[in-house]
Amino acid sequence: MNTLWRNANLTTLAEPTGWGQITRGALLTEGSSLRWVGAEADLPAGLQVDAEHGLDGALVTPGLVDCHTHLVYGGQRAAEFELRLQGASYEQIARAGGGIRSTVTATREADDGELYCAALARAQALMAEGVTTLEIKSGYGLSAEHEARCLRIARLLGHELALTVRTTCLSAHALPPEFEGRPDDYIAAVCAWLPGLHAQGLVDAVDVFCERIAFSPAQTRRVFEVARRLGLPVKLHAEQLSDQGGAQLAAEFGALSCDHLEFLSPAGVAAMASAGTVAVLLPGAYYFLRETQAPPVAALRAAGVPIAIATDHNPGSSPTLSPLLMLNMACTLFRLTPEEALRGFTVNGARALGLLDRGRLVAGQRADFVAWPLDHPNQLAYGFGQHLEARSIVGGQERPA
Ligand code: DI6
Ligand code: FE
Repeated sequence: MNTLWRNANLTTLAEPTGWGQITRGALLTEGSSLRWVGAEADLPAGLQVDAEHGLDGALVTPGLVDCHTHLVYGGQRAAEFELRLQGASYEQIARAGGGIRSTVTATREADDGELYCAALARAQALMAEGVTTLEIKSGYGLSAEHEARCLRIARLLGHELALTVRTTCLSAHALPPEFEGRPDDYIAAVCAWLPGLHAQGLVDAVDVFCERIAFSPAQTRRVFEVARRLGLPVKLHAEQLSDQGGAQLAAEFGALSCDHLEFLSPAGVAAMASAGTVAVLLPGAYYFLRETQAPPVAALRAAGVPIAIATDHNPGSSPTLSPLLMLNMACTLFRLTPEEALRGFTVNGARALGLLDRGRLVAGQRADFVAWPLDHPNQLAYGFGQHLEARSIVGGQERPA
C-alpha cells in the first residue's frame, strides 16, 4: 500500500549536519517504509497512490527514539526525593539499603497486572510526546524469575502498542538483599541466568551499572563475556558518579553505547571514538540528582563520538516522561545545540540501540515520523514544559491520538 503524506514542513536530518529542511514537502510511504521524501513540487509525475493525507503544513521530524529507560517497576520514590532535598545524597541512600533496592522490593511485591498497567501508562505518556521507538531495561527484579517477568512485560508492550520496543537486560543493576556481601556470587548468578533469558527471546542487549555503589569493572567484564558468547550487544551505565574506566572496558567489547558519562575521562572519550560507541547523555538524571559536573560534550564532539539523549525514566534519578523537556535540558545544562539534541533523540538514539533503519527521513528508512504544531525544529527544545498535540505515524500508519 502506497500512501502520500502532503504539505509537510520537513526536518529530515538526512545529512550528518544541518536540519535538512524541506518546506512544502511530501513523504511517500510503502508499507512500513519511506519510499520517497522531497518537495511536493518534485513528486514523480503520474504517481499512483492508494491513499493521501494532508499534514497542514506541520513541522515533521523523524519519530523520537528514547534509547534509555527503566520503565517497568513497582512503587515510587518521592520520599527519597524529600530526603535528598534535606541533604542526603543518592549514594548515601543507596548504601543505607534504599534507592534501587527499595524499588526492587516494590517490584517483586507487585503482581503482573499492576506492573503492566503502570508501565503501559508510562509508555503512553512517552508516545504522546512523539516516541516511536523505546528501549526498556530490566533491573528491578534482580532474580531470574523477576527479571524474566519484567522483560516479558516490556516485550508485551511492544506487541500491544504502536511502537518498537527494544529490551535490555540490566540484571547487574544493584545487589539484591539475598546476596548481601556476596557481589561476585550475584554476578555468577546473573551470568548463569542470562542464557535462559536470551533463549526465551527476552533480551536484545545487555547492560551493567558499573559504579562504586554497584559493580566493578572486573564484574562488568564477566557479564560482558557471557553477552559476547551469546552474540548480544552490550551497553554500559558508565562514569555516572565517578570515573571507573568503564567506557574503555565497554569500548573493548564494541559497546553500542555508554550512558550518563558525567565523569568520563579523555581516555574514555578516545576509546569510545575508536569503537564507534554512542555517548548517551541523560540530562534528567543530572538535573534531578543535582549533579554539578556535566559530561565532556566538547571533547565528545571533537572526537566525533555520536551523542544521543534519552529520558532515563526511572523512579530514583529521573522520574520524567517528557522527551521534549530532555531536549531543552540537553541544551541548557549540557550546551548541545537544538539540532544536536534532536539528532540525539532520533538518529543517534537509534544507533545506540543498533538500529540503523530509522531516525532520518530518507527513502529506505522506516516510516516513523511525527507532525508537530510548530514552525521550526528549534522550537522543540525551546518551550520547556510545553504540551504539544503531536500526530505520530508509525511504520506508515497513523497512531490513534
Ligand atoms: N543509574 C541511574 O541513574 C538509574 N540506574 C542507574 O544505574 C537509577 C535507578 C534508580 O535509582 O532506581
Ligand atoms: Fe539508567
